[in-house]
Amino acid sequence: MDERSVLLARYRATRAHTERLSAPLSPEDQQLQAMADASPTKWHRGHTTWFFETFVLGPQGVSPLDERYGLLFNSYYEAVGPRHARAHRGMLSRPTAQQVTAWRARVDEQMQQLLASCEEPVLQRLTPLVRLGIAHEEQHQELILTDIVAAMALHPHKPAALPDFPPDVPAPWKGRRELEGGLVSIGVQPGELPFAFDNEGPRHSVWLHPYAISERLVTVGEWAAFAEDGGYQTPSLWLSDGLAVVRAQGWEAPAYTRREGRAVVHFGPEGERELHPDAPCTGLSFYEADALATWLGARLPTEAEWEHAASAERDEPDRIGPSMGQWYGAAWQWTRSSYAPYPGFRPAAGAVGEYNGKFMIDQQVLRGSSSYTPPGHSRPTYRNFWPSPTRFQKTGLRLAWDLSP
Ligand code: AVJ
Ligand code: FE
Repeated sequence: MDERSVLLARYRATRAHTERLSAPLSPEDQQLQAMADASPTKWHRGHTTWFFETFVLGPQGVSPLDERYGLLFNSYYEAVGPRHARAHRGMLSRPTAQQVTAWRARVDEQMQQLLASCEEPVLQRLTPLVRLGIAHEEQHQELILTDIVAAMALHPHKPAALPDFPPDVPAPWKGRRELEGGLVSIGVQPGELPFAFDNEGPRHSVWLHPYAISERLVTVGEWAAFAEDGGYQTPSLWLSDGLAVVRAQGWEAPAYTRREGRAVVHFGPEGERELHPDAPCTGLSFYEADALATWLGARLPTEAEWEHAASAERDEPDRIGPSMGQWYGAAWQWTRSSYAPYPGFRPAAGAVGEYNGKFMIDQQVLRGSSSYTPPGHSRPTYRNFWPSPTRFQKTGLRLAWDLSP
């Protein structure tokens, strides 16, 4: 297949996947907004459509379906114009879910028409933006899952949003790898991959002291032992900000998780189920991940340690289901690194420069990917980021240790 056909096929597949994901959700389900940090399914479906309409079609002279949609579906792009408040996205009963479906179909027509027939130089110019739009829609596919779980968790019947969603895979092994460190390179060089987000580059060198890193994620069983041991009430395990949040929120278990006697019960897209003790512990904030690592006699890896170790793995980021070392496909893994620009980082010119760069403040980097992440969206250099108290994402941890040289 030539590059044009590959791009077209990727576009179609990604757009179709969003619709397949949300198809089991009724218009009423799609309208729910559990909290300010989560958005309705319908909004995600509209926003990803707005992204293509605004950043790809608009500059080619294709006019939007409705000029007024920008106000509703612009998420955070100051350069594009004003926005409806994020916390009140659930109030947007219009357009209806059906109208959003029709809008998606219209934009898909226009996009496919453009990509199939534009001149080669235009295609060259549009390709990075289309790839960004595809990766963007993949990020929102994960958000559709996290946000519908947040909504269903507030329903007293605890309905399963997606009853067929696969449960977490237990990892009964226990191993760690020792790495020498030294001067290593991390990050992506421009043009090195068909697509990477701007925050993944430039490639640069980092000095690593000798370290060890675990070959699986911290488990539900390990978390239960921590909780049993009074972990949430032991100040010496906690960062100051973390302890303040634990006390203020009364946290005693990860998000959507509770202990029921010896059992640990979790609510996910598939509904409520008892977790296997060897399943990865998820729904943790950075603060809990840090305290849990400390209790286990370890620490969180830095993002450079994580990437250096993951790059040496034979793990296939694109496979479906978690990989052997659980680097990808199980849970996002908190790192001890704050989300900052790499040396030489420059956000792109124009509105898409707002995509990642302006959020490089007061957040932690997470690495890997989760069972909510769509296939093909993971790679060793990927930098996810959330503020430290965040626990409604599928977030867990991997341990690291210092080794003496
Ligand atoms: C990287 C997951 C924090 O959810 O705001 C979606 C992804 N960026 N649209 C977010 C994103 C633009 C982003 N996270
Ligand atoms: Fe977005």
